[in-house]
Amino acid sequence: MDFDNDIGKPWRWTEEDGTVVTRGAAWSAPGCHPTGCGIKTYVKDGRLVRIEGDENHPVTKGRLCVRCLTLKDFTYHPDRIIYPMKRAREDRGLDKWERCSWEEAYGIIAENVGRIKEKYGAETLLAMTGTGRMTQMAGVGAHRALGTPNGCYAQSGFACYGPRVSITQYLLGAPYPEIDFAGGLPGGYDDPQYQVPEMIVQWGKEPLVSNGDGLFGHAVLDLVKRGAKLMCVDPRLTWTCALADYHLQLRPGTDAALGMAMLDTIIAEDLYDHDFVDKWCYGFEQLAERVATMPAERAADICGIPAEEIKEAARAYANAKPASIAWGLAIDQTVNGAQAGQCILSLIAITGNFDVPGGNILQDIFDGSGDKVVAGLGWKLLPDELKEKVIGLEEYPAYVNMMLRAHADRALDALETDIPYKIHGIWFGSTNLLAPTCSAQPKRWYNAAKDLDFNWVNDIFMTPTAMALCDVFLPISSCIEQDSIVPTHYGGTPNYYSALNKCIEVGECKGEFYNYHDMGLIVNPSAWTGDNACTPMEFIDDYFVGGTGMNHAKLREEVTHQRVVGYRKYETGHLRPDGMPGFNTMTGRLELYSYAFQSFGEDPLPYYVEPPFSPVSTPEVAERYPFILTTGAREYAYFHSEGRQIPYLRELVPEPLFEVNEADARAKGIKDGDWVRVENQFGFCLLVAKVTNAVKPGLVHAQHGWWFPEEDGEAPHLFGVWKSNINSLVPHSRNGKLGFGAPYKCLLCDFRKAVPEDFENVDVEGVDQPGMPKHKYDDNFYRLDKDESYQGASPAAGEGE
Ligand SMILES: Nc1nc2c(c(=O)[nH]1)N[C@H]1C(S)=C(S)[C@@H](COP(=O)(O)OP(=O)(O)OC[C@H]3O[C@@H](n4cnc5c(=O)[nH]c(N)nc54)[C@H](O)[C@@H]3O)O[C@H]1N2
Ligand SMILES: Nc1nc2c(c(=O)[nH]1)N[C@H]1C(S)=C(S)[C@@H](COP(=O)(O)OP(=O)(O)OC[C@H]3O[C@@H](n4cnc5c(=O)[nH]c(N)nc54)[C@H](O)[C@@H]3O)O[C@H]1N2
Ligand SMILES: [Mo]
Repeated sequence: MDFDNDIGKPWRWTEEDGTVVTRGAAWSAPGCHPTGCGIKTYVKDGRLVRIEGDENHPVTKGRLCVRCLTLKDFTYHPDRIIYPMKRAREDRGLDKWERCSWEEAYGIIAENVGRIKEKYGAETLLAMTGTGRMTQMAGVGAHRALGTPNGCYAQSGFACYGPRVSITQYLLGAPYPEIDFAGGLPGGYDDPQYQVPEMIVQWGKEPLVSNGDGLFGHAVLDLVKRGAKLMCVDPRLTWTCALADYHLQLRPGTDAALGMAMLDTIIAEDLYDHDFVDKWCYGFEQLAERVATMPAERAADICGIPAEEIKEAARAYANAKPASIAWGLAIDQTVNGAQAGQCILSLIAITGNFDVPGGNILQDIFDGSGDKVVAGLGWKLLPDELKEKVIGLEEYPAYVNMMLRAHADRALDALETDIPYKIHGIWFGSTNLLAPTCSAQPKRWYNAAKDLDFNWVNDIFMTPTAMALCDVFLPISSCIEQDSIVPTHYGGTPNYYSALNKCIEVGECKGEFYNYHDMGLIVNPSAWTGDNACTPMEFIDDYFVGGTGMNHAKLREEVTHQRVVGYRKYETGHLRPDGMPGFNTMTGRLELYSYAFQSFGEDPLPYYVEPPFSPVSTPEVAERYPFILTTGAREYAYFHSEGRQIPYLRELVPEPLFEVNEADARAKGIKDGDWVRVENQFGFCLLVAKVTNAVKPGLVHAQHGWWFPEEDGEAPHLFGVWKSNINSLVPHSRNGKLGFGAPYKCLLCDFRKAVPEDFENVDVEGVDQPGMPKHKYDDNFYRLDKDESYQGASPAAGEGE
């Protein structure tokens, strides 16, 4: 068949040699933030032959990441677990897994979960998840499949996306606003409704590598080719930063200071949009007064960027019409991220860039996409007395009420102390918790979870987490082995929806939602029978596109369905349930001064606090650990702890890298490729030096996610999970005041060339990282703007406590 004309191409056809080609989209598994890239899957005689990018996809146009291109190696990897397995509780840590049937696996789960629920209550079960793979959409997993209120995204301080989403909800009454890259418009960048932004700001986000949160990274480059200027706020020199017109190379964790100074410049120089501010914003005067305490000269000291550079950047952003800001993970991974986010939202607001073509777009609450009540679907089925038992609710209502999950740090506390109650079992659904991913202080999690009554896991490969902790292993399908749906942006502000189409079967693997359904039927039947009865496909339709008039059957025919979002919805009443113009907040305006923050005891205005460990806040710690450590910047080959067993991916990045500046490496006698021992007051790990000028002297960057599938899997070695575990250096319970944020991207450390003995100590079972005492946020502890005697942010100025 000849498909030179792409429009109207069917979703599936058979080529002359019998190869069946299916168009669809990718999501999990393997991991991917839902960008919904178009794929073509070639299958011959029931076997996957190859994956190609679908050139007909209206946005991704055939471009595809390396993890999709190697999907065949993932699919048929000899180590992949393709049948359910069980193991006796006393054999945890030993490779004594036995194949069993789904029926038997579910039987074991039903028996144990039933016993725990009856004896101790459903809340004593935790359902742990990692990032936005299909399963993480899943309050559903915890609430509906299991019937516990304690779903838990296990990263300390929910330091990924949660802060961004919540801040936006509290200040604007809307989901997190992504940059408008015309993803929903049929004409794309040339659509008459669209305007190419004059500037794009990547703030603590590197979408070309990460495609984070559904922002297709190549779109930024497309727009740059069409004239958009690029600004990067990033302490490292990435490929995109090198391309940028403005690169603000700030000290990690100082984003709020930079944001305040940019606001101050824009306000002081009268570069803001008076009309938008007058009509739609609340609290401008108070904001102006607050940010005046952080002039560029002061921020310059804090951030390590010349004041004039900050002012120039502020002017350039304010004068670009339209302009948009993509803010990323680095904002979440500080304790001051709520305020940094508040600054970024304020920047977008006072320059009039909200919901304009080429600016930052908001969700239309009347287009049906909001009806699916993303996390609420399972939540509303829980009895009230269970909802009140979520761990962390009392201490952190701003977190728990918004995310509808247990607070991650308090969950570890509960495991360690039995307060507020004893936990009896954990379901690990899409998190390799012990790897340096979601856990801060992984050995503490390990010790706290290894003796629980019953743990089980859904995954694709045998991971350190499954090997160490679980009694049942449920094998999960990849994205080409199941019918499902991918909404970009987790459905928050989806530009388009696409169909995941089942092309092959592998072993007895089961799609994530199919497992929720089948497991839910036996362990939480009331949520799946009677009025709540549904088929797995109805469940998927309802969950992802309920209310929009879409479903998988229709999507499959269209392959990708774009959604036109109207602009300036504060004028049209499409942001408020009452249909009135304005924003869905208490004042009806976009709150630059936040009453919601105030109601949680948080400052209604942005402020700057030092990272909990920095040369300024803890000069005595910095004397011992003088290097500033940022971690986990994404790279192309891997998604978190995945992919280390895929040969092509491992060839790209064979070892856990530690980026160190040439001068620092030279001073310590370290050469490119040397193993180094990296250490701070919380722990240590071993990484391989990458000597590079991408980091400035004094700054180092460590990869996260490392374990070694080729090594011995049994405890205590657990595939070498302790060796290069950078999260051993990340403290527990150092969160922002609302409970959000943790300093994954702004810590202190020191390092030296590794010696052979360093490799001998890494597996010692039961040795905890030096712990942190339970930390209660102290309002006055780190705040610089409360200090009247401010002289400049050098350690000599005496800021440290
Ligand atoms: N130091 C440091 N640590 C970090 C970060 C950092 O920047 N620095 N980033 C953090 C961030 S933002 C996040 S979100 C976390 C991510 O942390 P996690 O999401 O917990 O990442 P993984 O450890 O890769 O665990 C995912 C597991 O799920 C499996 N999996 C993949 N797809 C599916 C699926 O569809 N279903 C099921 N059931 N399983 C699946 C994978 O095989 C893997 O074993 O890591 C955090 N950790
Ligand atoms: N290939 C791949 N893609 C992924 C993932 C993956 O593991 N692999 N993970 C997914 C997940 S869960 C997430 S949350 C997203 C995250 O994706 P992004 O939001 O893009 O975040 P990162 O790549 O962690 O960091 C972005 C940039 O922030 C910089 N940075 C470090 N510290 C600071 C700081 O203090 N301030 C500022 N302004 N910048 C800083 C880093 O140098 C880096 O270049 O990626 C998703 N996509
Ligand atoms: Mo994340």
